[in-house]
Amino acid sequence: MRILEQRFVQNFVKMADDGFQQGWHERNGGNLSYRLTRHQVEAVSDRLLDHAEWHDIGAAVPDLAGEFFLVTGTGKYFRNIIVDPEACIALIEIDDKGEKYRIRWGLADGGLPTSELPTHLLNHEVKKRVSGGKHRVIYHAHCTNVIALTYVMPLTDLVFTRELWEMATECPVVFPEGVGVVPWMVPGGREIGVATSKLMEEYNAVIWAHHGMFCSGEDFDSTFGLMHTIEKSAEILVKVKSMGGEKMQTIGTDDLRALAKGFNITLPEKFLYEK
Ligand code: 2HA
Ligand code: ZN
Repeated sequence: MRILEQRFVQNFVKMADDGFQQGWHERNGGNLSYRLTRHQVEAVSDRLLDHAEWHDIGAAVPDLAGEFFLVTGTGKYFRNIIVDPEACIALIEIDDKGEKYRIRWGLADGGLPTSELPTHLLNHEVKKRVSGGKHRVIYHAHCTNVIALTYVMPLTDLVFTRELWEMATECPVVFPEGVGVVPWMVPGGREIGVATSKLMEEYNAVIWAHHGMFCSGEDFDSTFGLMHTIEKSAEILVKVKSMGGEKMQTIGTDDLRALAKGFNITLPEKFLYEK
C-alpha cells in the first residue's frame, strides 16, 4: 500500500487541514508530529528511502531511539498539506542514540522537518514516558484567542488554568490537569523545547506567550479536540473581557469541586483557590 493510502497518514493530513480551516495556521505557522506504531513502521517499510543523510536533531532524545515520526516540513504551509501531502510532510527515523534523524519519505520537493523539531521530540520523549507509551501526537498551532490572552493576563499556570476552566463547563473535564504557560522565548531551539517538555510532565497543553500552544494526546482526534476546546474557551474569555470584563456570575470554586465529583475526575488542589 502506498504511504499516502495509510490510514494514519490520511488522519494526519485531515487534522492539519482541520487546523488550517480554524484559522490557526497562517502562512507556514504551526507544526504537527505523530509517533508511528511498530506495526505502522512495518506496513510502510518497503516504501522507504535508504540513502538519506543523518542530521542533528539539536537535542538529545535517547528514549526515542529508533522511533519513526510523521512530521510537517519547515516553511511548508498547512494550507497546502491536503493538496500535496508528499511535498509538505516527511517520515523521519531517529538514530540509535536519539541524537540524529534522517528523512525516509516525503518532502518530495526538498526541505527539512519543522523548525520546532527539538520541542516536538522533547515533548514526545516526556509524553511517551509519562503516558506509558500511549501519547503519539504533538500539535503546535497559532490559535488566535489563546495568543491574545497572553497580553492581558499574568503568565502563570494558576491564572490561565482557572480562567479557562471557568469559561465552559466541559473545560475542567477535558483538561483536568490544567494548562502550563511558557513566557516569551525565542522559538525553534532546544531551550524553549526543554521549558515546554518540563511542563508536559504535568500538562497535555502548554501555552507559548505571544506565540501559540502545544497539545499532546493519544490520537489525532483527542489532540485536535484539546486544542479546539482550549481555544474555544479562550474565545469566550476574550468576549467576556471585551464586554467590560466584569463577570456577574461564574463557575465558582465549589462548582468546580462538585463537577469533579460528578464526573469522577481529579482537579489539582492548587487550582481550586478562592478568588
Ligand atoms: O513556522 O509555528 O513556531 C512554524 C512555527 C514556528
Ligand atoms: Zn509557531
